[in-house]
Amino acid sequence: MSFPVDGKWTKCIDSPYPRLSLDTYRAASPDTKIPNYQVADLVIGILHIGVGAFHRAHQCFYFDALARKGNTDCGVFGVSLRSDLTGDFLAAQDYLYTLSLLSEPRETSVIGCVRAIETPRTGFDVAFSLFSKASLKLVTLTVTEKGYGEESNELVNFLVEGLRRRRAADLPLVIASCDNLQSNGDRLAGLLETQLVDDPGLLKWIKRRVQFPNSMVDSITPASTERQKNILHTDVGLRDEAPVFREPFSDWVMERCDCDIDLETVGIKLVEHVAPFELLKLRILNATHSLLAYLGISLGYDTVCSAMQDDEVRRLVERFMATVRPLLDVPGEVDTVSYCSQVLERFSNPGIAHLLTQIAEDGSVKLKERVLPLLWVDPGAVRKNNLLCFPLALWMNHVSQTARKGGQLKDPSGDWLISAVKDAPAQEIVYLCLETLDAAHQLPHATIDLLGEMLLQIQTEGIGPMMSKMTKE
Ligand code: CS2
Repeated sequence: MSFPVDGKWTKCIDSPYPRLSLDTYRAASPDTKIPNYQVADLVIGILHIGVGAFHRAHQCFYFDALARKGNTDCGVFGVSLRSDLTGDFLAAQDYLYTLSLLSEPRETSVIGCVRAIETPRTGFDVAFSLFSKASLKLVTLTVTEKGYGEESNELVNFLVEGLRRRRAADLPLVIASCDNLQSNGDRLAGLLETQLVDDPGLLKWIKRRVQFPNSMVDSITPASTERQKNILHTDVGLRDEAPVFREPFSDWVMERCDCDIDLETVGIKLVEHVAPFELLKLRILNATHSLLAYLGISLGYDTVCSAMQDDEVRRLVERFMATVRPLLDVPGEVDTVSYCSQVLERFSNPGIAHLLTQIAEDGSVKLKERVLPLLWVDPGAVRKNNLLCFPLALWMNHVSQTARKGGQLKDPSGDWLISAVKDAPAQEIVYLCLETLDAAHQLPHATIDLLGEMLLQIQTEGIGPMMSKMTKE
């Protein structure tokens, strides 16, 4: 059996199980939760841009919960701006898919809230027409960190066209960014503002009628593996070619906004200020994730949990968190100590095979958000404790090692970095890497020199000596 994927016909794995679809989902094994609502009755209240695994595992979990509580306004219309892949897989199963929570035992549900997806091949006519409807209440997006940088054109053009239609209908709208960036909503509004300098009328209308709440989203969702898929098919008795798997933990905190969907009833927290939640998430969870990725890869580990089983790595991670914690500007009542313990526990979950290589991707855009700001919060702290520079030094080592081995970097600046750093000495590699973070002229000389020394030491002695020094200091 075959069906089209990105314009090509790709063979599916032979499987004895029927494909998951509206006709078959009721035949799922009894321990699989299936929609208790009429999937076909859902009205599209949400349009989502970037229908990747994270969106389907996280935001759709909440939208599905709304549908389970009897709301019918939480149907999701997905838009994939770049790829036809997920849209094709899901179209072939009436947009149903399974979400498995990697707990013991695993909990699997069929999610029914996604009702259609448009992709570059289909064009986005239906998506645009939704902007004129009052039934559309919320636009969410997960386009990753790089979607706000040099690759932001498609996103901005799409939103501008949608908002033109919205303006013609003079309807308000909430657009919630769900990407791992600090002040993600403000940043998105800023992108539109830059794009619309020549259209002050639309911009003025947007400022009056559209809200861009900042939000923090959290749930570890590794890419699914063939093995997981095969086990799932046997467990559920149906073949889902686009399943998602995530840790049981999930959190969504959003700035209060005028969204006419009952978000709080399903556990989405609406708050005045998202900043403390963003800071904890980015500087503790995400920064440590990146540290673990580059450290673990160079020590030969493949997953987060296997790296965490190494006592020395774990000690270093704990120390890193303890160094970062006091630098965070969060209200006194926020219990940062138990936040860190919880993250350590989540990283150690053996049920989650989260590949370090997945986290290591897009370093130049991720580190700018999660690690770099740590270096200018308190320059004194950096001088006292070079552990704060360690994630960057490890990333630089990862870049230079990859270049030396003739490999490729999955990163928007990957090709440039690989050819630039190839034969460069340590201090120059530091400058080149900092350039991609737009930080070469912003960091104090002392910090840049320190990074150079650390990189040189890693290159000449390996990571071991520096790691043991840091865990003992
Ligand atoms: C990870 C995140 O891939 C990465 O860089 O740090 O995707 C992380 O798993 C999520 O932000 C958890 O919510």
